[in-house]
Amino acid sequence: MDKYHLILNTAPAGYDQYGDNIARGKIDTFEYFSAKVGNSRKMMIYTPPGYSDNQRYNVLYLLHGIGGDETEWYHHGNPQVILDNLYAASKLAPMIVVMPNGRAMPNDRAEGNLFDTDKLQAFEDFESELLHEIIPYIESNYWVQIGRENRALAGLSMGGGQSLNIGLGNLDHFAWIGGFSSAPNTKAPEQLVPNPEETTAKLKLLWLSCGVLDNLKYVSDQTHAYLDRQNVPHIWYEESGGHDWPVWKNDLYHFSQLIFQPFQC
Ligand code: FER
Repeated sequence: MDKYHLILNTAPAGYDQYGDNIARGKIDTFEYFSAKVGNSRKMMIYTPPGYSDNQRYNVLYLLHGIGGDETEWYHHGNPQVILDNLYAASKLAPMIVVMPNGRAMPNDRAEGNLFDTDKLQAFEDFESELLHEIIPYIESNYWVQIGRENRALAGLSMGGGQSLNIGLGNLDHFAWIGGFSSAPNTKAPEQLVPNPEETTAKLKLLWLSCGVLDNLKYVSDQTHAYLDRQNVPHIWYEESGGHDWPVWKNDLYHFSQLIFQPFQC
C-alpha cells in the first residue's frame, strides 16, 4: 500500500436527494463583464443556508469539464442539494461555491469541436481571468474571508487539470486543491510541483481522485506516483466508476467536508 492511499466509503444513499424540512442555500447565475475575454460571461454561485453578513465565508471555486460550461455542475451534479444536506448534518465549514465558465473565450459554449486548439487554449487562458477578475469580483461582492487558506479550487476532468495547474502554480492564492478525474491538460508532475518542500509547507489539502474505469486515470496515477516519491502529502482516492457524474458528485461530497477545517479523516 502506498503512503497516501485513502479508502473512503461511497457517499451514503440519499446524499444527493432533496432533503425534507432542511434549510436551503441558494444557487443563482451572475453575469459580469470580463476584460480578459472582452465580453459578458456568466457564473453560478451557491450561497449556503443562512448566508448573511453576520459572518465571513470561505470560497470554493468549482470547475467544469470539456463538455460543460458554468451550468454543468448545476445540471448534472446538483451541488446545492448535496451541500444543503451536508450543512443540515453540520458537516461543512461555511463556504460559498463559485462555478465559473473555464473556457475563457468569446464563445464559451461547449459546442463544435471541443478539442479545437483555440478552445483548449481558452482553458489555459482562464487562469488569469480567475486570479485577476473572478476572485476580486467575488471578494468585493460577497461576505467572504480573503486569503489563501479561505480559498479552495477543485474541478472535474478538464477542470481538474485546471485546478491542479492553477492551484499548485499559485499557492499564494489557494491552500486547498482538488483534481477529480483530471484530464491530460494536467501539467507533468515535475512542472506541477517543482519544489516539493515548498508545496508541502503551503498546502492544507491536495486531493486527487479518479474512477478505476476511467480511461484518463493514467493522468492521476502519474501525478500521485510523483507526489508519493517526493513525499508530498495528498489524498489519493481511487473509486468505483468511470468518467462520469456519480464519481464527481461523490468527490464533491467528500472534498467539501475536508476543506476549511482541521483534517478529519
Ligand atoms: C483529452 C481527453 C479528455 C484531453 C481532455 C479531455 C486536453 C477532457 C475531458 C473532460 O473534460 O471530460 O486528451 O486533452
